[in-house]
Amino acid sequence: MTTAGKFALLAGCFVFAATLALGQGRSSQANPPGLAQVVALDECDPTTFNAALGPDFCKNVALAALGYATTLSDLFAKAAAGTPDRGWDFEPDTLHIEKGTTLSIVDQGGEPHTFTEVAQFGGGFIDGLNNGEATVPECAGGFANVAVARTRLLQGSHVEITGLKKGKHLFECCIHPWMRVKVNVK
Ligand SMILES: [Cu+2]
Repeated sequence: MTTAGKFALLAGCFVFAATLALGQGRSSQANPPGLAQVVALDECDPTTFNAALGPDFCKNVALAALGYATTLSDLFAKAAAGTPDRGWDFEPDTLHIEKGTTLSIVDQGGEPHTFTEVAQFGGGFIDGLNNGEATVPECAGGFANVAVARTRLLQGSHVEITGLKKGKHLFECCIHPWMRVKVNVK
């Protein structure tokens, strides 16, 4: 082989290696293949939440003593004013996934949430947090409704959702209904 030929072969190898590296980078992204993660966050204040709702309801580890917490009355006041606390959030708000992808929802907040599929976004099962929106049928009955309880997401745990059909899916928290996620399945 001529020297030029060897160079050409070598250059080809570099291009091939670079393409491989790029391809790997693209497929891995933030999530492993076939898995998309959603995080549930909140900033419940353990003192006021647990005084009203029972010990260990709020297990906030977000440094409540340093001000990274919202009292129970403030949470209701903000919701009633139409400016719900953005510390209560699912991230990301929108996902585009391939059919067959598993959704993994992790509760990294201090209190329980639900990840409930709904036909239309609307109110949850706690009137005082709904800002006037009617309770959506999928949230009706609260945890006394087994269908709602099944979508419950406890602190520090995760739920996995598989088998989502192609198209648009809407999920919200039946307690804090401004926590909403759109999932588009291709
Ligand atoms: Cu919630």
